[in-house]
Amino acid sequence: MSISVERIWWRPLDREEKIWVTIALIWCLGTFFMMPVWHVIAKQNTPNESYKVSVDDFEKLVTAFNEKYKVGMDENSGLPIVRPPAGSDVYFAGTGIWQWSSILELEAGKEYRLHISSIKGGGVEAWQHGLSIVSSKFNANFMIIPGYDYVLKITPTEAGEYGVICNEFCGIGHHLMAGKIIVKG
Ligand SMILES: [Cu+2]
Repeated sequence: MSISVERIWWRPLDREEKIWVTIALIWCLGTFFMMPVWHVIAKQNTPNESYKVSVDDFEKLVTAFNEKYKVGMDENSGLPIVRPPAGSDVYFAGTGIWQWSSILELEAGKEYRLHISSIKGGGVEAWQHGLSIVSSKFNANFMIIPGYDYVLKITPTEAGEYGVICNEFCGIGHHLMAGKIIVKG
């Protein structure tokens, strides 16, 4: 007994298959060319300014920044409330004990250079975090990588309180990383 295997497994395309393949191809090319077009017109690109910085040096910058501009203490979180002058460099970090380094108080309509990184801040370890600024109107997510200072130029447009959470799983205290940014009108 012998089993004959058909050697030509494919068949010439029939009309329907040709139509579907053509539609799929056009769709592929359309989305492919939208990538560079979107890059230019959508204004959604994340900033690309970043520097190498040691974890200890960034912690010194954060500590000095907090001490210089501290205006109060938040009772719930125990974090300092820090109000930097408009247009200034702001140093903000996720810490080794799963907290944010401060509660920032910013002014609407003013631009700030927000430096974000990760520090030990309690001496445990500088983890990788994610900075997520929570709003119903926009979606802002940025990686926080130990050893890098990532600079975001931000201009808050509306007064209010914005939740700040960590969106990168960073260890046992990840779920505790809930802070806020206060924007004054
Ligand atoms: Cu986290």
